[in-house]
Amino acid sequence: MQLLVNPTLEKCKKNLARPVHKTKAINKIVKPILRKVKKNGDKALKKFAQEYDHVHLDSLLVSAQEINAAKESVSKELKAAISTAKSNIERFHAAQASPELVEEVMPGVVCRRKSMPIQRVGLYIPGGTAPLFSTVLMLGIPAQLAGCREIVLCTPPNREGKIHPAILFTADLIGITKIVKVGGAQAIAALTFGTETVPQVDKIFGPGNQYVTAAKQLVTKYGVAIDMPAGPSEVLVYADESAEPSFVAADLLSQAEHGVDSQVVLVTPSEKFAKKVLKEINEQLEALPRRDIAYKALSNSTAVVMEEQESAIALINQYAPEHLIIAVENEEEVVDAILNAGSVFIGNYTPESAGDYASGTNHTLPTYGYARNYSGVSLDSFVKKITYQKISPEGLKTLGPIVEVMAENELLHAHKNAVTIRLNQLKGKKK
Ligand code: HSO
Ligand code: ZN
Repeated sequence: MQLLVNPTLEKCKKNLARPVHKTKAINKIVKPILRKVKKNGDKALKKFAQEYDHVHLDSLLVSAQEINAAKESVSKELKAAISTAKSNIERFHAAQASPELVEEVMPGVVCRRKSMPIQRVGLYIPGGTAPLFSTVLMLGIPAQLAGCREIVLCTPPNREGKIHPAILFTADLIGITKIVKVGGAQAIAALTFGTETVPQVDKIFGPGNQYVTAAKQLVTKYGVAIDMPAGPSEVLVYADESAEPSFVAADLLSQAEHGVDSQVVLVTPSEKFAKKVLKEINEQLEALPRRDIAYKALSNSTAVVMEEQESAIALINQYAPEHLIIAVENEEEVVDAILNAGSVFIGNYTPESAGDYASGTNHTLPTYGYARNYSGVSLDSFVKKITYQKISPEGLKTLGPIVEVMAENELLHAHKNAVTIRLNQLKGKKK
C-alpha cells in the first residue's frame, strides 16, 4: 500500500485512478460468444461448458433432486444465518416501495404514476473462488418483492457439473425455481437472446468477471437493460484517531480479499494513525487464507494522509467510492457532506461486511466512480414507472388552448389539431 501525505486532489486523481478496462481485447473474445449463442442456443451453451467449465452437461437446468440434495448439505447454522439476512433484506427493500401517485394538476387534469414490475429478469451469480450466495439474496429478494413474473438465475457449474449448495439453498428459499448452469459471457448472451432452456429477459443483474461485464455492456444494444456498469470492488475508509486501527485494517482487508484488482483506500488526518493501520494490515494479512489475493489488491491501494477535513471530503467525493466507511469523531458532519458514494457505513461498529451480507441494504453497488451517477440495486431497479392521465371535457377546455399555442409555435399542426378537433366538438355540443 503506498502512502501519500497531504497530496493535492490532482495527485490523488492520478494515484487512485481505477485500472483501465482492456475493452477492445475483451470484446474480441466476447462478441463471437454472443453470436454463437444467438445462433445455436443450448448447443452453444453446452459447448462452452465443455470449453470453459471443463464439464459435459446433459441438462443445463438444475433439477429438483439437485436442490433437495443441496438443502440437506447446508448446515443448520448457515441456514439460520441466511434466513435472518433474508428477513432484514426483505424488510428494508419492502419499505422502498413507492405507492401510486395521483395528482390533479388542474381541475379535470389528473396525472398518475405507478410502479410496474419488469416482467422478466436474469440474475447472474459468478462462480470462481467464492460462492456468492449472498448475491442471490441481494438480487432475488427485490425481484420477488417487485413482482417480476419470470426470474432466471444463471451461474457456472464446477468441473463435476454442480452448483454450490448454498447458492441452490438460497435460491430455493426465496422461491427462484429456474436455475441454469451457465456462466460467463455465454450466460449473458443466453439471457439476451433466449435459448431452448434459458428464457429471454428484459433486464440482467449481477456481478461478474471482465467478460461478463463486457457482455452486459454489449447486449444493451439488443434492447435488454442492465443493472449498472461494473468494475472491481472497492472500499474507502475515512478514519481518525478515534477509530481502532485493527478494525480499519480488517475492513480494508475484507474488500482486498475479493479480487486481485480490488482497490482499498484509507483516508486519515493522522500519519501516525495511517502507520498503525498499515502495521495491522501486515499482521492480519498473514492469517488470511486469501492473503495472496489480498496482497495483490493492496499493491494497487493507497493510504492518504489528509490533515484538513475539507480536503478529505473533497477527495472522497472525487473518488466516489462503492463503499465508504466513516469512523471519525464528528461523523454526522462528514456524513452530511458526502455527495458521491454507493453505500455508507457509519461508526466503529459498522463493518462493511454487515452490509455485504445481512444488515438489509443491498451489496450490488456502483464501482469505478459510477457512484457519481448511479445508485446501487434496490427495489426500484426491478420496476419501471408508468404514467397515466385522464382529462375531462372541462379539463380540456382549460388545458387545450395552452397546448394549441405551444404546438402551433413548434410548427406541429397535427398536434394542435388533435386538441382543436375536440374543443370544436365540445363547443358544438354546448350550442
Ligand atoms: N463486497 C461485495 C459483495 C460481497 N461481499 C458478497 C461478500 N460477499 C461487493 O459489494
Ligand atoms: Zn464484500
